Amino acid sequence: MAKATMYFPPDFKWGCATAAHQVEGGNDKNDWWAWEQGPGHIRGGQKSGKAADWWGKGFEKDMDFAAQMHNNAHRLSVEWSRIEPQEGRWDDAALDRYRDMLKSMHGRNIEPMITLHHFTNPVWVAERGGWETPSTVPLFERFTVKVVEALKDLCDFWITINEPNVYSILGYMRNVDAHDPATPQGTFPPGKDDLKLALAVVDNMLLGHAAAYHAIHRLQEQARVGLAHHMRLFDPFRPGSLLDRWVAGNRDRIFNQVVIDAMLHGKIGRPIGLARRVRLLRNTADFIGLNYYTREYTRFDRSRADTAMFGSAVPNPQAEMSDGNYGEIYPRGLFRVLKRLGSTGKPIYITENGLPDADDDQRPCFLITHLRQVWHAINQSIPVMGYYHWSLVDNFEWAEGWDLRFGLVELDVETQERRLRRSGELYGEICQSNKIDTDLVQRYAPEMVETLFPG
Ligand code: IFM
Repeated sequence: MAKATMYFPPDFKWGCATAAHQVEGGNDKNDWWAWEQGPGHIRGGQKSGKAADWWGKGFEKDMDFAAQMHNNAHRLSVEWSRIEPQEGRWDDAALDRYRDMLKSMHGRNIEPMITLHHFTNPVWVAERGGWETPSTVPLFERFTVKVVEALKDLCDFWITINEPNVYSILGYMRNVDAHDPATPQGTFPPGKDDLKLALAVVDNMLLGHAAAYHAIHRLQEQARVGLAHHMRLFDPFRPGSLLDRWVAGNRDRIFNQVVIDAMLHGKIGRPIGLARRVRLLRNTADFIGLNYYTREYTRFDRSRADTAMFGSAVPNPQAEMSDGNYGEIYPRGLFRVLKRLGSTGKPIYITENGLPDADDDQRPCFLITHLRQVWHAINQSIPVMGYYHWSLVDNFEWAEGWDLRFGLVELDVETQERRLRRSGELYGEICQSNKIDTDLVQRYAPEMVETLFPG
């Protein structure tokens, strides 16, 4: 066995990512809380409830774990419905609470990155049409201004919006995987099935991103602002089939490329067909935030002439899957998307990457193999500046409720007791030493040694 070491750059950001609704708990003022009350919306009728109790004592406990893992960064989100529970009524106590959180992170040498919108809307915004209407854009801009004014002495690293593509597809397109077969619409609120609306929602969110981007820069000169973009690989099921390649290409354009073209070139409009260019949207990424999880195999399917545009996702029998069939574990895909983003010339932060793995039997290997791809990308001069693992602690996984466990820290939701998983110990060693070597792999994922260090 050859001994070798993969070193990461000295100023590399090592952290985890979380989102307000998934960890804070006890907030009945947003559309997700309302959605959770509806029958068939969340697997097994589960609810976010207290979540990881970050609005109570949970935040400090989990930051202690982040510090124990030698994290020097953390991505968290602020909850619009707490800060503006009714239109134009601002809750300064909520902003103070976020100030305390940020101070507490700085006290542990953890640099915050703040997401301004991560899937949830205040109920009053949802009632006015949410992102279906462009009138939400100025409301989001006003919210952004309020937050940045209140927090800018404690944070200059911002994500405007998380995953507009996922938000729109899951909220506005028929989903055969919905839990209640009687209501096979989107699995996210508002649970509609309307392609036209889905496209409008993405456009409005991208306009919201642009408005927030400029607002932040007006208030904070040194700010670094980006959007967290979920990218997946869409590979043709039969590589030799022109039709499979055609549908895979379509999916790739709609899911991956639309958002990139918007941030870089200001292009919005129909993903297939005529686009319009919006000057204010052009070049609104100081960096690209990449959320990477998995790849999908796609095959041409005559029966899916609907919103699926003749494509069906098909399972790859050879693939290693994570819990609940969440997705194929495909580390090479991370390199492939990093290489693609590298051609934009923008710095890249991996703002999410992880897997559901309740018994932690796949996560150590997942971490090592994915970080190896990051290392490989850096060695090819792709400017990857940081990695934020999803997630720090088990949290409320939207329509999947508590069934999928993404945390490096295991959480008992009832008792709120926590335990660092073995993968958390591994991640801690990597963050502390800034490297992965043969000895570490031997201890945490011995089955990978020969593959990673052949010879
Ligand atoms: O939990 C989600 C997160 O909110 C957005 N990106 C994907 C994660 C795992 O599904």
